[in-house]
Amino acid sequence: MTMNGAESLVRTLVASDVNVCFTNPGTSEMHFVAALDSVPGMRCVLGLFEGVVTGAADGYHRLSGGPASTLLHLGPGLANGLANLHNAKKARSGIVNVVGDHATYHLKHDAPLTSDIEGVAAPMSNWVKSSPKAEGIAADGALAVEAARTAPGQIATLILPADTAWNPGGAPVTAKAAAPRAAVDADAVKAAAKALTAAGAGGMLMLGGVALREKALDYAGRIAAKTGCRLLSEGQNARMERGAGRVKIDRVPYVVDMARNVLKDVKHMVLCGAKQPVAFFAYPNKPSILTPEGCEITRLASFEHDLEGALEALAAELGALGEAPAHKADMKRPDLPSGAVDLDKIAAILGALLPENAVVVDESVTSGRGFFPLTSGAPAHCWLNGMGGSIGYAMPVSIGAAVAAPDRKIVTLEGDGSGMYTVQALWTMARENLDVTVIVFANRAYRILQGELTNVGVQNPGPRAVDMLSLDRPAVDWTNMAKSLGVESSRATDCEGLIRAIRHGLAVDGPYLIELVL
Ligand SMILES: Cc1ncc(C[n+]2csc(CCOP(=O)(O)OP(=O)(O)O)c2C)c(N)n1
Repeated sequence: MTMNGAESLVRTLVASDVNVCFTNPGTSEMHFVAALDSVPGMRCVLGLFEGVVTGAADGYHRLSGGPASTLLHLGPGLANGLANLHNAKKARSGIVNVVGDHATYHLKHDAPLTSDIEGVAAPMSNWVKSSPKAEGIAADGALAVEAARTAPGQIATLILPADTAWNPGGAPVTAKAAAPRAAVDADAVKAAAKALTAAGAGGMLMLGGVALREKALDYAGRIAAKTGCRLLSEGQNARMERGAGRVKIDRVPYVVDMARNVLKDVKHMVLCGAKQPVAFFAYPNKPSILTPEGCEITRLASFEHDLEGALEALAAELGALGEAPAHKADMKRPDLPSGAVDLDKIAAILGALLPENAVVVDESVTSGRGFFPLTSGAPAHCWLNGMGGSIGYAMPVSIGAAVAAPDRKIVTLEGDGSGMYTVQALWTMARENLDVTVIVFANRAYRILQGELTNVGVQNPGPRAVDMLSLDRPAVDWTNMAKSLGVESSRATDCEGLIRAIRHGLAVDGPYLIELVL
C-alpha cells in the first residue's frame, strides 16, 4: 500500500534527523497527526498556544544545534506563533514549520480559515514553500530541512495543503547533510590582527553567536592576553557559555548612556559573529549608534562563518596560541544573603545556587540587569537571552531547551509582565514533566516602561499613563495559576524563602514555579 503525502513528509523528517515536533494542530493537519502515529521516531509535544510552539522550537535549536519541526494551523495558527518566530529568526535558530492549508480545490471558496499563508510566513521566515502535489511533498520537506540547517540556522516554512497530505505520496527523501560553516578568508584575519595590534587597550573584540561557546571564548581570551584588547558581547545572546573555568565576557548594556560609557574608549572594534552595537530604540537627542565617533570597525567574521575557526586563526596570526587566556573566571560562589530581597541579593542567591551545567533562560527584564557579576563564578552554565525584543519568549524557549537537554537543569528568570504572554507554556512543562525551575519576578508592573516614559522625554506622566504600566489591579496570583496548569509552586517574599524554594525546585525532577514578590 502506498503511503499518503503526510506520512511521506513525516518519514522524510525522521530520516533527516528531525525527530521532535512541537504542535498545535487543527482539521487541516489531521492527516499529519495521524501519520505521527504510524511513523516511529518523532517525539510530539503539544502547546496550547502557537507562541509556545514556535518558542519551544527556538529553544530546542539553541541547545541541540539542530532544527525541530512545528505543526501549525493555517494562517491564523502561524500568525499566533509569529512573535516567537521573529525572536527565533533573530536568534538564528533553525526551525522547520509545517503549516496546514485547505485542500487546493477548496481555496477558491474562501472558507473562513482561508488566508494568504505565504504572506503571513514571509517576514519571519528565510524560506517559504507551498507544496501543491502529494508526490512532491517529501522532496519539499527535505528542502525545508536543508534550508533550516543552513548556517547559522534559518526559519523554513512549508505549507501543506490538506489534499497534498491525504493523496498518495512519493517515497521519503533524506535531506542532504548541512554544509560546514565557511572559513573566513585570510585577508580578514590579517586585517583584524593588524587592527588589534595597533589599537592595544583601545581595541575591542565584539563577539556574538557561536563565538560565545567555550572553545571560541578561550581563543578570544588568548587574543586579549596578547594584544590587550577588551572583549565584549552583544546586548543579547542566543547562548553564551560562561561560569567558572571559562573566559568571562560582559554584554553591551541596554541603557544607551551606560552603553556609550562602556564603549567610550574603543578606538577599533573587530566584529566576530556580531553587529556593530546600536541602541534598542531611538530616543530624542540620543544617538542610535553606540560606538564613539571615529571608532573604526573591522569585520573578522559574520554570523554564518566558522567563528571558532576564525578566532583560532586570529590567535595564530597574532602568535597568541601559547598565551594563557585572559579574563578566566575562577570558581567563586557568593555568600547566601538573608532578610528582605533586593536585586543584588537575588543575584547572589543565583550565584550561590546555580547548579553545574544549568541553562539559564533570562527574561528578567529590569530585575536581572545586574545578575552577571555575581553569577560569573558559578559552575559552568549557559545563559540565553531574548533575541528579538518580543517578550514572552522565555518559558517557551525553556520547554525546547529541556526537551533538547533532558539532563540539564533549566532555570527560567521571568518578568511577571513578560510571563503573561505565553503562560500556557507551564501546562506543557507539566505534561512533559520538564525539569524547569521558573522564578517569576512579581513586581506587579511593566517596570521597564515606567523608566522608558522618562527616557523618551515625558515629564510628570498622569494617572492614565501610569495605569497602563502597572499590573497590580488585580495582582496576578502566579502560584495558583501554576497549580491550575499542573505545575507545583510556592511564593517567596524574603531571601530565606527564595533560597528554600530554589533548592526545592532544583531538587525535584519536574517543573516548579516560584513567585518572588518584589
Ligand atoms: C510582544 C511585545 N509586546 C510589548 C512589548 C513592550 N514591552 C517591553 S518590556 C515590557 C514589560 C515587561 O514587564 P516585565 O516582564 O514585568 O518586566 P519589568 O519591566 O517589570 O522588569 C513591555 C510591555 C514587547 N517588548 N514585546
